[in-house]
Amino acid sequence: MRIGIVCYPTFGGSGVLATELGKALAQKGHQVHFITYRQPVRLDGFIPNIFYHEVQVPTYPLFDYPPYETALASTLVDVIKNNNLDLLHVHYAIPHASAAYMAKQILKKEGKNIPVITTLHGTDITLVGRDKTYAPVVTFSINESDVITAVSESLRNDTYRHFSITKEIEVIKNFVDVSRFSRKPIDAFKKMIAPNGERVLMHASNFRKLKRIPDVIHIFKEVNDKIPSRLMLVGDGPERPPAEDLCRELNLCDEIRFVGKQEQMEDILAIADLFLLPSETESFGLAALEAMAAGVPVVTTNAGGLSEINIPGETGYMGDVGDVKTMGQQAIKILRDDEVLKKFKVRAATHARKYDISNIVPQYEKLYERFL
Ligand code: GMT
Repeated sequence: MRIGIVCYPTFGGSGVLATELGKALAQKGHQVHFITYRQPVRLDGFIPNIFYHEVQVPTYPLFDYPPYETALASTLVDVIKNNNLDLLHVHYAIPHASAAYMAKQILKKEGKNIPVITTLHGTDITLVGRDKTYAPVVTFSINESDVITAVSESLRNDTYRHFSITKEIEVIKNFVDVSRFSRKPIDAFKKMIAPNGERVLMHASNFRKLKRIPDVIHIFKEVNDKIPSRLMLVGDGPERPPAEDLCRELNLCDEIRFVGKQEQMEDILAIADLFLLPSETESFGLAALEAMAAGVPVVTTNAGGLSEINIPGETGYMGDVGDVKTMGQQAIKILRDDEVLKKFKVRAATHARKYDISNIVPQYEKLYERFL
């Protein structure tokens, strides 16, 4: 099949998922065309049947806001026509679903039908998409998609709750390439972060408010008061400066390391003992699944789709949003004893295998085959 994929090219979960899906489809012999404004971060190396088309957004003195959606729709028309694509799969509704709708209508006039699959990822529904400045367009373009998928049951239910959706939303859960995350820890790296064998706690995100970075730090403090530990904060975003202030305030600067955006998550996760994700909302929590795949148990909130992937007492524990005391105690329970920790690590890795890329990608292929 010749498949067009539209996504954000950034470190965010939707972009990561879309890129990994495209790579896996290409490996299975499909021709995959990525259409976005920058080379996706996980699209590294040369793969013969993957093509990347950059959306150019020319500016003009009149434009305070360059019209990306128009540029994307025009690029889609061009790429679909010139490469004779069979279907278009867009990830994250805003503005990808409406740009796809526009491209579909233009092509229809020219006698070409291009099926559009929209995958909803999270904040496009639970946060940004609900804003009344976007909601009518989001609702319309989701309803106009030929197929709608959501990455968790929770997101599916949220979508029905927040928007007037007239179509079936199918759930295809996120996936992880387990083989990629089955790395041995690099000893020198572990020694640098935890020179005296301290436990290594980790969090990775885009440091937005909803990730509740202060909660990550407070949970870490609970743990570090009882068990010598280190915290690695991976990623970057608007909440980093206040987080640095909080570390200073709590006198934890020597124990907490901000390492910025990182591409080699598999090597970083390999040295972790526990992953923290105390988000306010999380449609799925791909970062937590990647941690589990690397054999790292997780302590998360029970928000959104997190309760679909984190099994309390098996892969980790869950607490209510903001309940840092409970999540701190849960973390201690996992980390206190070597044997207990080992069991959590094994169970987390075993559980992640259910979400291996080899189990989930065929679900997307099956969905695409409906249009052949
Ligand atoms: O977590 C983010 O803020 C990034 C966001 C994105 O769209 O890139 O992630 C969302 O999609 C991921 C992949 O499906 C999910 O694993 C995340 O849970 C979801 N984020 C939220 O719902 C907050």
